[in-house]
Amino acid sequence: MRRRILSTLLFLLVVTPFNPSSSHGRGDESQPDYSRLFDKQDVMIPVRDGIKLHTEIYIPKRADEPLPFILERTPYGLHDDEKGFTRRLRSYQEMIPEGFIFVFQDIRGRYGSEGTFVMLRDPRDPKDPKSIDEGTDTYDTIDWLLKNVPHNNGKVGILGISYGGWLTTMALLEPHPALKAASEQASPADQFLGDDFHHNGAFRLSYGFEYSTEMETGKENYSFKFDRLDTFDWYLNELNPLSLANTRFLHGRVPTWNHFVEHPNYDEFWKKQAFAPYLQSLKLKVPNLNVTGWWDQEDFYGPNKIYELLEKHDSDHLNYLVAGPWNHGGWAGSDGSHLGKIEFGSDTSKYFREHVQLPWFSYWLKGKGQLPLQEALTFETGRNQWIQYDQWPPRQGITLRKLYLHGGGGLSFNPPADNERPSYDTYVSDPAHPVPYRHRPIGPTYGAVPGWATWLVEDQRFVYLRPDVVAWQTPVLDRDLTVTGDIVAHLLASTTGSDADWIVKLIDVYPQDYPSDPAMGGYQLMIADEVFRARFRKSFERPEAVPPGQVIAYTIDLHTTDHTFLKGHQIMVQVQSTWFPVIDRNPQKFVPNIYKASASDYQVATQRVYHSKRYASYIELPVKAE
Ligand code: PG9
Repeated sequence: MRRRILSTLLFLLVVTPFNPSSSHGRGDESQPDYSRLFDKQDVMIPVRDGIKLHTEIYIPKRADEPLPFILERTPYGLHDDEKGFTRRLRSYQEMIPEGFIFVFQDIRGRYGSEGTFVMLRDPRDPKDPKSIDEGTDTYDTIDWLLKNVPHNNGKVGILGISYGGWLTTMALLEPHPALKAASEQASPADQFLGDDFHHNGAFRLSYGFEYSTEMETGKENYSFKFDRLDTFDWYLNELNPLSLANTRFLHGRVPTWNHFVEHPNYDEFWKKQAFAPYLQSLKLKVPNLNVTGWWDQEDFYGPNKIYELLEKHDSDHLNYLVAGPWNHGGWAGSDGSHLGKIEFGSDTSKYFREHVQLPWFSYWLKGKGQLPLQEALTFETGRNQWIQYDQWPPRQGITLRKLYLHGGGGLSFNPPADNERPSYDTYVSDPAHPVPYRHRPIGPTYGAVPGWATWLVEDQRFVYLRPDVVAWQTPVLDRDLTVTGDIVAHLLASTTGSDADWIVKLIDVYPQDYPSDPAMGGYQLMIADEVFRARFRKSFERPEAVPPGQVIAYTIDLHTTDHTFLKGHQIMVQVQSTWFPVIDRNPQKFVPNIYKASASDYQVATQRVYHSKRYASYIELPVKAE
């Protein structure tokens, strides 16, 4: 019987390509006829304050045993097909044959649900019995499902990507006892320090503007109407300065944009919304699989931080991590054999869905099979292989080595000599001519022109040798070099301005002659990257002007990776001071609040990056013993 169901299901499940923006519910690709597999219930579930949440429940037609629930909650809509079956089912093609009751819910204030949407609503105060948050909405939903859906086995699994990952993490703070497994995937953890809206306090302009208008213009997704294709041009000319966003376009009606303007520093507003205060003392009760992609263009900081915070009290060993060669949510739909032009030699996303995600939920919710990982499972790019670790980042077999910048564009493990000349590299950063973060035209983030989803793997030659981008590179490597763990840039730099952005990119340069794929010869692939806004060098709470001309040491976390620079490749570091419009332009003159700066505050500055013996700049690499 079970076999027959399986083969019918497999026949029906046509693999369709994943639309990277489908976590936002767009995309109308055709999908299998789910009405042959499931009975659907469309219900409004009441939660403790009387609000009703729109929920779709999919019960497998022929189940011979009570089944667990898989719950996904979303702010992006359920987007039913012509038969009335949500397109979200498509990301579960490997799980459907196993038999789960799938539940999809619009969160409070979005699409079919009642109530008011609040962007990343703060966790409630548990001492206030009347308070609600996304965790209590999840709790009440689970309670209702257990009582009202027949033939359930009393166990619930929850998962989601990005906003859905954040909702999943919220469900872990005060979990319902029936919640037996979770998978937080690409959840933001701190919108000031590292995720969608800011990185190290530098504002993610295009994402912040387009996402806040998308979510807060109505109950359903909205796309801001740009009057031209190239948003680089639009942001440069129409939001010069940033205060024009409200005076000309938003008129104070988008709450999240107003929060950006009113909270330019790391104050209570951002801290209360971040996960650190809640997770650093939490003892996880529900097994949780954190999932992250090395080239996640939205929330890479988040899942890694959540894993790290939950590790602190994980004596019951319930906290796990998977990191693959993916962009934001890339594991959910495509086969994962490549990202942009980068090939991985196997179907990494399919592997994750079949051999990690499905066994994870079968194990905890059905008591079947074995756990698919010991602690952390990462895909080592370059060599393109999956590796199991019993600690992440690993310490055993890892040596921290300093890769120094040198005069003349060199990069090596030897520190600068006494008489190293020149002792610095210099460039002029002009906010009127910022460096684009991806090649132009830069279409709207989630628009029809592709580019956003793969910008982190774009060939960096499109900016290399610009006069405002400086680079250093090693000789051709005579052996493989694997970096596994956290990469940190130590930059000694000065500016003629009183504020500056420092953008550091660690790059794998392919051999010029690359016979297996000649078009990839000399490709510059970014492996790690980050921006740091100099005003926050001492404190994210209290920014301070930079003394012009003074050499200052900046420590910039470029985050974790697992990558092999293969023999024959070169390692490159690039530094620049603009990355537009993903990062807003720094006026390069200290002003108390950049969102309130005037156009005349933006000024040209001359930057220096030092590499002398006294002021040695270097990248600290966790090098793995071969
Ligand atoms: N990265 C999206 C997000 C934005 C803001 C808050 C939370 C998540 C997302 O893809 O959902």
